[in-house]
Amino acid sequence: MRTLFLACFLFACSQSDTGGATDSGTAAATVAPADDPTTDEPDPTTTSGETTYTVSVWADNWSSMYIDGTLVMEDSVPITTERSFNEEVFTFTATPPFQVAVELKDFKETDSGLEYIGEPNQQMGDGGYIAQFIRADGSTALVSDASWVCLVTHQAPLNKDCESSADPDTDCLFATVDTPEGWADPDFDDSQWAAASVYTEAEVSPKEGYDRVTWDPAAALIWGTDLEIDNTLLCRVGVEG
Ligand SMILES: [Ca+2]
Ligand SMILES: [Ca+2]
Repeated sequence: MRTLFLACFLFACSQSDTGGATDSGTAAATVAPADDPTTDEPDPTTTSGETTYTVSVWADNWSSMYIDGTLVMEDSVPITTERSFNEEVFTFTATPPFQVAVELKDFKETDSGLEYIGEPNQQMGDGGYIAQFIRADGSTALVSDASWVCLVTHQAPLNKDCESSADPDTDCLFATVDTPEGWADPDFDDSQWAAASVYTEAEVSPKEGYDRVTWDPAAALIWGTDLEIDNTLLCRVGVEG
């Protein structure tokens, strides 16, 4: 019941609020119901605790986000686009506490984990992700940091020395973990997931789109323990009331 109520607000808000932000993309908007023009008004926190958040994310190379199990954002640039780096800015309304869950993907051409296979620049790609949730009054509700917990579901290559192989699909080893049922739901047990690793800008060298967002200084670039071989991650964090 609560999820359905939340979804209604999410779709309405994602459709109504595309102005002002750069490159605002959201899959939710494509299935949005008829909009209520009143949602274009500034949306202050109400007595119920309902709050509108402006979320900025940047991913190398792709991300999606769920709030209490409902998809609210999917990267507008397909991961198969070469050099898929872009920020996404979107809004949603919810009443804390709620659960944030994101899927993060570094581009890989095959299960070898490599990109530009057969070309002079054949290499292991690397990842990186940053996010912030800002309330309507300008205060920060959530940033990406080591308090997020993650499960890596695709790792490759496990043997990094295959990077220069002429046949990486044969020589590179990989490991996968099935995506757990209900992984984005509020009641999912993530107690065995690992804390996100924090990286510096120098380590990630964030590219296009990163500089178009004014990041809260507390917002950290995160990923798994290895920027190169951790290719797909699921991460979760709660927002308290
Ligand atoms: Ca990689
Ligand atoms: Ca990459």
